[in-house]
Amino acid sequence: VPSTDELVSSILRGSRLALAQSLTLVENDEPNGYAILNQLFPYTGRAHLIGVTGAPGTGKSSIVNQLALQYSQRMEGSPARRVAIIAVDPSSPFTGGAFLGDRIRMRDLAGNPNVFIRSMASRGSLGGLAAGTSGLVQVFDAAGYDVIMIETVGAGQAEVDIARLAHTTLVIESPGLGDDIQAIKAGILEIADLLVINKADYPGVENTERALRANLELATNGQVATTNGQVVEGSGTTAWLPTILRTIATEGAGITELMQEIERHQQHLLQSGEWQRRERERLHIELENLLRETLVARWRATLPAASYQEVLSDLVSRRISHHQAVELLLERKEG
Ligand SMILES: Nc1nc2c(ncn2[C@@H]2O[C@H](COP(=O)(O)OP(=O)(O)O)[C@@H](O)[C@H]2O)c(=O)[nH]1
Ligand SMILES: [Mg+2]
Repeated sequence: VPSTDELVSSILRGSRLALAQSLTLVENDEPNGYAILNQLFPYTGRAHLIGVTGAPGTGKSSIVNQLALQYSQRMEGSPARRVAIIAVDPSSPFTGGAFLGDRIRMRDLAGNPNVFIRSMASRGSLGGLAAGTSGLVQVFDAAGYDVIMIETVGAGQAEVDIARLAHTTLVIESPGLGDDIQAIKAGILEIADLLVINKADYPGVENTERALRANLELATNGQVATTNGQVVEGSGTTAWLPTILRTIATEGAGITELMQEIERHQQHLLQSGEWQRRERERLHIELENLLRETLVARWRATLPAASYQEVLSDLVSRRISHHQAVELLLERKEG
């Protein structure tokens, strides 16, 4: 087993094996994982983090694969980019058909030295799914991956939290969910930098786009980009309004335009100072989460399990209130 020092220097030299081993240590919350993150952290802060979220089956994995293919073999004067994909699925990846489907499509990318795919199913990490994802992102970033795409199912708060940690968030939608688009929650529209209507080969695209625009208008207080790619000036600052794009991921249609739009968003972030602001916000949230989790974990380790159950029973029987329960537990620890 290589030492953490060896793993770190191998990662920095580009070893995929050391990268894979380190990702596992980090994902499993191993002490060696923390040691690796401590050493790698100064090398992070360069990657473009792209969150990709949306309901199951809308085509997130297909889009991520297409983007990875294009990024990793770029032409027209711009160099190929190194791309990491983190697929976060809180449900077990071994149930349902999605996993098999993902694996088959991933074959396009297998063996591509510029692409590294990692799926993450565990919720066990200290600080939950978002913290676990953040650790993997740091390792990829330090390893020199230019673009890190994080695919999450836009179903719960944890997934929204992860998307919020990205620089650029794509929300994927697809036709056929009915005119009302129940799947689009206001919360998810608010985090969208780009809205993608995938499966544009399906009937009902027009309806989907109309409904999306209406919802978006509500979410952005009546402001909405009338044509794709519009950036509006308001009160002296440049604002970004989410763009709506159409793709057919299975045919690769619209992917080049999507990539251009992602790059345009990155330019907007850099030029407006929003990139720095998001970086600071992300690190702030991560620090807060880790601090909270660590404090609770340390405190719990000093508390006899029976004490907690006693206090819980008193709460259940209404002998004490929530606040009294907390006071009691904190006193017990000190005593
Ligand atoms: N007709 C059509 N099918 C698509 C398109 N994109 C993805 N699919 C199919 O939709 C299914 C779900 O795609 P997937 O990428 O796994 O969706 P995810 O659950 O959001 O990751 C798969 O069978 C894909 O082949 C598209 O643009 N058009
Ligand atoms: Mg998927």
